[in-house]
Amino acid sequence: PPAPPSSGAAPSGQTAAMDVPTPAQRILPTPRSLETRKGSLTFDAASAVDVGRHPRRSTLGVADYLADFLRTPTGYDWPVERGSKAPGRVVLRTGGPASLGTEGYRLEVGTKSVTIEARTSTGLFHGVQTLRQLMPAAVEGHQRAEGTTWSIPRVRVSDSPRYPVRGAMLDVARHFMSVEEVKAYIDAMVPLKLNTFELHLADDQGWRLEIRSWPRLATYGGALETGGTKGGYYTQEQYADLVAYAKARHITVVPEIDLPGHTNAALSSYAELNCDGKAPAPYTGTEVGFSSLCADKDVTYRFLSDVLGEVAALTPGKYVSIGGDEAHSTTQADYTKMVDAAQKVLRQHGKRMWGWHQTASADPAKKSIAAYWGTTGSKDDIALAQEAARKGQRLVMAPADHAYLDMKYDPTFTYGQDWAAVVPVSDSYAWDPATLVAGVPSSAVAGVLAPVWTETLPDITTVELMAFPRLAGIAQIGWSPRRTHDLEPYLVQLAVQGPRWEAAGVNFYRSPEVAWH
Ligand code: TNX
Repeated sequence: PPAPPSSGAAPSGQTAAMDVPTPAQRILPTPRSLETRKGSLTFDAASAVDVGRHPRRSTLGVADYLADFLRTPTGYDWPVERGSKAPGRVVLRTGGPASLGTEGYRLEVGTKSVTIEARTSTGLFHGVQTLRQLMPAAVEGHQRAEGTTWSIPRVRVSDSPRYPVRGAMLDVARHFMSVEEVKAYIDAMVPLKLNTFELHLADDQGWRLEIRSWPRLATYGGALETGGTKGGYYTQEQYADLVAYAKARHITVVPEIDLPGHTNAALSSYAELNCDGKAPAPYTGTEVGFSSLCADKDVTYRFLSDVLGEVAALTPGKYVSIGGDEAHSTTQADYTKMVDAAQKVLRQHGKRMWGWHQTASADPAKKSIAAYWGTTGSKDDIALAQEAARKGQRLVMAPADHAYLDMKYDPTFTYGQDWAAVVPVSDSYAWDPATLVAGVPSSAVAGVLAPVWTETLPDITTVELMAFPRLAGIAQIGWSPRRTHDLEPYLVQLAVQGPRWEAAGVNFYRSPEVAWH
């Protein structure tokens, strides 16, 4: 066939002579240490995953994940073997120094095998993500990539995270996202070594989780979404499946039931929850701060006990979020009373409270989480963050003017909001959790969180457009040593991810700040 006509210019996203990215450019988040050597290792049809003679069950889980992941694009069998001698094998091994901690790993690419060593299956899983990033972009595809040479450069990596909590948050209340959509988002989190996924399950515009003791929350309160379009909710079976899906990818789900504000969906579903006994209409706008549970009614506490009890029972992780933000229609005394009641229910179920930093104004238990979403210079928020640290809460940093993925990339961007800031890729990367809030000791900082609020985002495609590439930068801030923080190489790391997101089917914004591959 004749060659296709040339338009003169290279198609967008392609440069004429593309350099092969170095290992340092390929691995994102940046590892603690990386040495490169000469040469490479090539996988072929004989390659296998080796779990050693006496593997732990959790190691087998990682091996199966890796083999499953590799089978489709390579077309090879990738048998999981106990004591393999196959050339081009991937060895998963439990061990390594204590300094690797609960999430660290070591990865070494030899001439005949790759060895990933860790003290936990989570560490092995993260090592597998690094291996994945060393492979050609076609490994991300959902079909066989005929003709690809499956080579990886010879490197030695020793790696562990800076912070224990590295999270993303997705608001499925303002716009409902199906189980399949949420799974796609989880899949996109995985290579970034994120380990926490907060699901914002209830807000004024919708209630998204079946609660068996209060069925109208989901069936009525979940019917709509922002803009008045059809909403939806997860049955408890569907939700449990999502939690298990995340868990298999070493991600802990933190369910969020926002209260006492952000509760119009609940208030409209059950008249008795309202102080005046009258159910308001469903709300499909984008205002915040107008709704509140009723502190003076016994039914409120029965509601908290029933709802949070069911949510806790569906939660294998330590934390359940009660939100606690923007309760502008609740007095401080009533707020404290209801947040404390919610916390007590969680404690009875063996869970710790997670909430936004406003929860510091109540009586939060030590080691509960306060997610800080203040913007630079906001005095009230800073004071609350300091109060949180004083009371022994751990702070997870989600500064709205850096880490809110629903902020526009530029002033004319079609999607998103700009109340906190317009946040180009470089700004989303320009902060340090340890020094973000003066007067909060770095010992109180547990990690980072990147929320996506979905008032303006109707589906997962637009969510991904806002999240990628910026989520990668938040993940890197949470994982990589402070000394590696540097904008220029980071932008190159992002450029290298472009073809990988494309192959994986993850939508992303081709920010002009990045020279995309
Ligand atoms: C503030 S952040 C909110 C959300 C909105 C978001 C929009 C926070 C804890 N509350 O209710 O969706 O701004 O960016």
